[in-house]
Amino acid sequence: VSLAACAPPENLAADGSKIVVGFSQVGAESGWRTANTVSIHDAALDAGIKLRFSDAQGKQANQITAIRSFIKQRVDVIAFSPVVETGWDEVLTEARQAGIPVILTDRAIRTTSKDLYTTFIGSDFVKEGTLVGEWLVDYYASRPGTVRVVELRGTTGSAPATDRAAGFRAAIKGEPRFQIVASRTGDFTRPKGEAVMRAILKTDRDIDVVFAHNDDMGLGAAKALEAAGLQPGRDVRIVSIDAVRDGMKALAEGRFTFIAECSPLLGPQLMDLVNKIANGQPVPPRIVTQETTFTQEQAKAALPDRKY
Ligand code: GZL
Repeated sequence: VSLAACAPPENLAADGSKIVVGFSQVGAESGWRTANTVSIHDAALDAGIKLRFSDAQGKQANQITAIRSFIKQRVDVIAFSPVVETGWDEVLTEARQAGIPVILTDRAIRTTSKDLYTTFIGSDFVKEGTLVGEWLVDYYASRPGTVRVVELRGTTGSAPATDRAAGFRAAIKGEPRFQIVASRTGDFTRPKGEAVMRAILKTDRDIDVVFAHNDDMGLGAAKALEAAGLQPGRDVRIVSIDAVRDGMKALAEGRFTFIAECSPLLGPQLMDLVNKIANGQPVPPRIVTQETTFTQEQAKAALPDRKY
């Protein structure tokens, strides 16, 4: 069998060369992020697109440096997941002036400038927060009394943290029984979720719900609750967002009570966008990823087939 027969279907640039995409990733803070990175690497390989990948360790300055380096390398397309929403106008203007198209993946930016990016592919984080809030309102409809909620927020200034908080509050707005008794950032990581929950439990153990903006902080909170002699799923209900494997296992075991999915598997759609844009084809300005929600029973059924 000739080698040519084994080569992946090539996505080539107009001049017949391999397309090169520069990708700046937030970091490796959570199971979601790791799965997202794997999806991007695998999809580039499958598409025959050359991937230049940079891990920013959660720092916006590192992402800006990486984007400037991609401009210098004259990549065909730049893609990135902005760690926070603001502070991108200058570097994205430099990319536009260099004639290099930009794709936002996963997280959005706030800007008044037009044309700083060609398209944004990612979840509707407001909806994710709303789905969790609506499920809780329904869950407590038949359970009287005040519902005291601890919120573990994601990275301060990031689109998912801002929007999930807003969506959740919109869902419980008409429910005076629901009280957010503490709201602190755990930066989307398991250790910080545990540390923040431990600190809260030092002064307040009368908690009904922990709303974690992602599974990793929820798992950290579960550890802190158990260390304080409180059983997640019995004494306190943990509701979360992402639906990564460890979160789904906690849900199936009953340590979590509900998860709204946030799919990290953006790689294939991203590489399709890269190929289209590198070949001057039009793409939609906004692509919203499809996702669902899981109860304990649904998690048990879904776990065997989960890809991440
Ligand atoms: C959401 C993504 C968030 C995840 C976290 O699309 O940006 O960042 O919910 C991850 O797990 O760290």
